[in-house]
Amino acid sequence: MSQSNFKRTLITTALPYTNGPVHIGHLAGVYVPADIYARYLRLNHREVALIGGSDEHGVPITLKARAEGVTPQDIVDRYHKIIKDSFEELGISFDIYSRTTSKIHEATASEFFTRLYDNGKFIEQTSMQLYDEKADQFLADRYVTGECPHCHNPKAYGDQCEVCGTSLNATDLINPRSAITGNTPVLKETKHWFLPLDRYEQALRHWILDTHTEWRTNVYGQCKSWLDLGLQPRAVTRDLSWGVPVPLKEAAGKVLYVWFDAPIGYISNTKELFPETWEQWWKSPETRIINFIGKDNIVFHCIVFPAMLMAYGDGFQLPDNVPSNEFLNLEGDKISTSRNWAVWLHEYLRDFPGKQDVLRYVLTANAPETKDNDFTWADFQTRNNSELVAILGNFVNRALVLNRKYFDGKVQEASFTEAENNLFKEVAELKERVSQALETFHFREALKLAMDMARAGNKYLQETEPWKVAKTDMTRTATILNAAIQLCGSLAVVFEPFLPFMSARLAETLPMPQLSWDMIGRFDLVLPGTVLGDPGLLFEKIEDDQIQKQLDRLAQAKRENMIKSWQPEPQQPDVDFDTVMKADLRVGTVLKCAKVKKADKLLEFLIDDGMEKRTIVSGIAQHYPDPEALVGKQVVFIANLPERKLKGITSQGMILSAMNADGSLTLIAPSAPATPGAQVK
Ligand code: B3M
Ligand code: ZN
Repeated sequence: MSQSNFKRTLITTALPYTNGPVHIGHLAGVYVPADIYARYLRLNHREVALIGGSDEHGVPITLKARAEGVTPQDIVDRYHKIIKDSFEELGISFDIYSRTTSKIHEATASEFFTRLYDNGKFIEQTSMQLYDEKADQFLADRYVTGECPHCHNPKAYGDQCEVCGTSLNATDLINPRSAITGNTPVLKETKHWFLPLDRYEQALRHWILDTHTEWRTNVYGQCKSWLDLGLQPRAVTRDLSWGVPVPLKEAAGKVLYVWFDAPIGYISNTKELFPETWEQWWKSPETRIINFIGKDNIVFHCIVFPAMLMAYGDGFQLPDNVPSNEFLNLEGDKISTSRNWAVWLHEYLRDFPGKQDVLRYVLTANAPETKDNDFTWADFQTRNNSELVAILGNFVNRALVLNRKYFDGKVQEASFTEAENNLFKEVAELKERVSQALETFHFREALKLAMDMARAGNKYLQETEPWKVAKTDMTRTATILNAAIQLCGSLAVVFEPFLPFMSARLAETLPMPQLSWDMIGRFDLVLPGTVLGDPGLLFEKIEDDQIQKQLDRLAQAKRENMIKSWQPEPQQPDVDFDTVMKADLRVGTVLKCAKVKKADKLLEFLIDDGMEKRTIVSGIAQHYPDPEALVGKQVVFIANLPERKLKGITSQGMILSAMNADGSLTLIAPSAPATPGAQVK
């Protein structure tokens, strides 16, 4: 449906689990686009609420607490604070950021369950579930790992296989193991309440497949394949101690399944924000609900939660759109909390103070809207240096500096010519296209078009050359710089949703105390006579050493992961004794060692082998950046290998080293000086 039929927009963002901080994948997928959209609507004077909060239940949180020997409450308190503070610092303009451990949420989720229960919307089922006898508890979801029955990934979880993406029941796993004790669980009977999704299948089919063909193809396609498979009843309760207690006498020791209570968090948080009027945000057909989520959450938002709302009735509206992004990878690898393969928002804010907009820019310019995308630090640096600095920053800086140089910073009267009219016309056209892209959730496209506005400014200055005109015609110079300053005003507005910090600085400089989307393209934003401030450089170059620090940190994470997951190679099949004895291993002393030209991996050794000197070429250069340092050291080498030519050098043997868990090499050497040429037996 088109925007204009709605009076207000409720924007929700997936509630991040508080078992760790948020990373760039979360930001690119959900929070940055949602914030851009909310800011855009506000600039258009539409009534909007941006609802966020932490998802503080679920097994990963209890597992983390157990591993650290603290309570789940300690864990959620810690990460809720880190997440909330870092979102705020990044400028995510939540109208509320609450949490699912709040009283109001517990009451709302409980009431939701009770109404469904009272109205006969659940089915009760007794089934056999995995139980850890040693830990004396049932093993739901992530409390159990085992082999995926579909792709045979040996480390699938009880709720999902992260390799093939299939959602699983714990009892589906082959060779299940308790994540608490490592024991093999037994089956034990327990009772749970299920929401029979099959009852809503027809209604969901019609609602999504017929009336929401405009949804992103990834979202629509995933829904269609779920619906085509046929929906099954889903348990909404769990045998766990951490969560919202099931509000039934007979359900002592049971809690609501985290995916039942979490989406209700959107409602609780709206209630907390608007205690009096929350209902009009959820139950009025004049409200448009938009859920921003990552692709792994599609089924819960498009199928399960809508079915819950249908079951509840009472006028609850379904979302009008669920813009879901694909995944952002990092330097070619999947982002992973457990492998510490991520750029954590709170660390970014610490390492790049004042550069919130740069991250927002890069994540939007490279947003995984239609396919998975890759974040690389090299791209981050390039986009900052050659787009933000060289295009946007450069234009604004030139306009302000020239106006200061010729007119002491005072905006001059202008008489616009065709050149200016063309510029404003182009800006007005771009404004329409940016709006169109934002209305339809095409954020990267919108950002590119906004950048085109700055490009148009640079082109205008390049063509009108005020620095040359100033030598002969100050009246014309005044007009050119006036036009450039008006364009700065448009840029302050059009970039506000994307780069709010830059926008605020620029708006203060001009000054433009109130920004409004309809200002874009106007040529009377800054009146003649105004004396402009000096915002300094809006963007600064990011140097190689800052980037290198980040790459070093990632390399360190990679090494730590290799060590954690290292396992010795399985032993080779036996060889007979005589064959082994034929290998002639000897001690040698390194006389010379140098890199082989035009071969990254090769080192050329000259070895004192007690007889003559011998040359050995070895593919270990990457491990020894300072080959000189090896001179004088003793090594062990195989003396009786056939000669080989490598890069034109004849190699007479092989130097032995051990391959360590982190992938590094250690040269094998005698533990005390040995005679060169001595055999190793
Ligand atoms: N906490 C999953 C996630 O962080 C989940 C989202 C809940 S949204 C209601 O990916
Ligand atoms: Zn699998």
